Amino acid sequence: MAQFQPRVFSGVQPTGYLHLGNYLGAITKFVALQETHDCIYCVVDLHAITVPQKPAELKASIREVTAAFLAAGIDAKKHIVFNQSQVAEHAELAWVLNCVARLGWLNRMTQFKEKAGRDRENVSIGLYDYPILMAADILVYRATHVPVGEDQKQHLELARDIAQKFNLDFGEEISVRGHGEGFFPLPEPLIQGPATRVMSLRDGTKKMSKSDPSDYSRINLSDDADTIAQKIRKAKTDPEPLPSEIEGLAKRPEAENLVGIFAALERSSKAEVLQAYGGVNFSTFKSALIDLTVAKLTPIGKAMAELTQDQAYIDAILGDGAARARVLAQNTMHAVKDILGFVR
Ligand code: AQP
Repeated sequence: MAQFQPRVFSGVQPTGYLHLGNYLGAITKFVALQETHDCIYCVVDLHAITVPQKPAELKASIREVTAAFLAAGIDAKKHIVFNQSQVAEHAELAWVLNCVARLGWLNRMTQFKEKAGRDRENVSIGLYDYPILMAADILVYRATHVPVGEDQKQHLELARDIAQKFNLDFGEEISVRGHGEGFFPLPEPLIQGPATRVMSLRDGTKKMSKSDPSDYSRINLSDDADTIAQKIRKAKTDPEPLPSEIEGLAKRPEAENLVGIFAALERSSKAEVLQAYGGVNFSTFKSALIDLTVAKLTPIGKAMAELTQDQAYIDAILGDGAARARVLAQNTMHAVKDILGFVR
């Protein structure tokens, strides 16, 4: 990958409230990577419409996710923040990649199976094709690194397979045109730390998710201090005190989840949290977790609320980001068209 300029891309769907899982699994990583990489962060509204959306709510959600990015510390001037539908090249490259990827590859995607459930014949074709659009999102910027939560690992592997097949299928043209060994980098997933898969507060075996009908299953970035405290107090646990060693968390998914959240919020590790809280009962540990969560999240929630009041400001950030993203995406599409043999 030496020939590719390191570049980070990632996206968040504007579908409902952002939660602690989105924050710890993705957004905190976005913020940290700004120090070392050129970053492109996208509000992926084209992905959102793979399931029905109400137009007014979608619009509000796009602005809310943008506000969350900014409130969490993403610098939209140094880096790029925009919404996907403003850069048509995402959809254009997705069509090309539809013709590169194989049906069998998509049929293996577990997220589609989970989301489609028994109603498979009735869901949108977009929901099925979602991972191809995701590959296009990344590859249209020839991004080399993609910070995501654990749930996106399989989609990232697919993006790598697609990039590799494109490079192989068009190897001769790619080399004649001076792109070296491959036109697309094989994007690397960045999935690290103690909270790559934050679980529901009601069931430690289920992912914390926007679509869970119970609001008590998740902590939203917009929750106030009282709501956060209430949700953590009610979080499911078991009767044993916390163990002192990591091994003691085995088969205790709820305990492991809360310890992971604590570690991620204070930027330590599960082992360090257990060193401090081993032998302590949940009521004491939950009090410490409430204090930490409130201290970390409520300033972000407040900043989000203020930012969303200024719609014109948010829209200007998105417009400016889209203009800069478009230049990069158009460069890629021009090269892709030449490689494919299109006249332009
Ligand atoms: N529970 C989670 N733990 C860690 N990371 C998570 N992410 C999502 N849930 C967790 C990561 O957040 C980023 C943005 O996610 P998204 O909004 O694009 O999509 P999503 O995974 O569909 O979000 P939800 O909340 O899980 O929605 P539903 O309810 O529709 O399934 C991604 O990097 C994701 O990995």
